[in-house]
This record gives sequence, structure tokens and C-alpha cells, in this order.
Amino acid sequence: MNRIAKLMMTAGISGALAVGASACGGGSSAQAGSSTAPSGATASGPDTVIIKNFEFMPKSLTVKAGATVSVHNEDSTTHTLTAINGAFNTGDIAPGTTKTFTAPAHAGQYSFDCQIHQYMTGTLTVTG
Ligand SMILES: [Cu+2]
Repeated sequence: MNRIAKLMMTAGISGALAVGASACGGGSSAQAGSSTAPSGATASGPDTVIIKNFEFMPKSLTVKAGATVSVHNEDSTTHTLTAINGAFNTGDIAPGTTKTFTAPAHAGQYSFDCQIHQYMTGTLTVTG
């Protein structure tokens, strides 16, 4: 019996010490997770086509009638983005540069290619 009492006493003391030690730390409730960055992909960003590795990216782009579309050439050779029916044309886009064109005023689908590399093709969809 004496031993058990002694054990309980030591347990009690060490328990009290533990409580005293931890009491200093637990002040702020964890509200640190409130930095939720709004990483919503804005669908209405600038209308941009990138040319890379002899490809238009994206190959299919939808813009509003009359929108200004930027075309950035990331290749090391000159490209163009030219409507097959002549509705728009960036002209030569030198490597590493950007040109813009104005989307047609009439809704519809416009096929385009690169006048220099005619296997490079894409489609511009214009909405009214
Ligand atoms: Cu090209």
C-alpha cells in the first residue's frame, strides 16, 4: 500500500509539472490557415496565342468579335498567324516577339495557318 501511495504522489507531481509547462504555450487557437489564396483561373483573361515548337497554342481559340488577340512567338524562327480567308493576319512575327490582330466583327469559325509553315494550323472561333 505504501508503494502505491508513493507512486500516485510522484505521478501527481509530474502531472502537475506537465500541466504547468504546457499552460504557457497554448495561447492562440490555430487561425494561421486563413491565407487561402484565391487561385481561380480567370476565364476572361487576355486573348493570347503562343507559338512554340511549330504549333499554335491553343490550336482552337474562342474570342469575342472585334477582340484584340496577341500572338507571341517563342520559336527561334519567324511565324505568322493568318486567316485562310484573309480576315486577319499578324504578318511576320519575329522570334521572341509578339504581334496582335483584331478578331473579325462577324461571328463564325475562321481557320488560320502560318504562311511560312502551312502545316501549322488552328481555328479561331468568334462569338457575337
Ligand atoms: Cu511558321
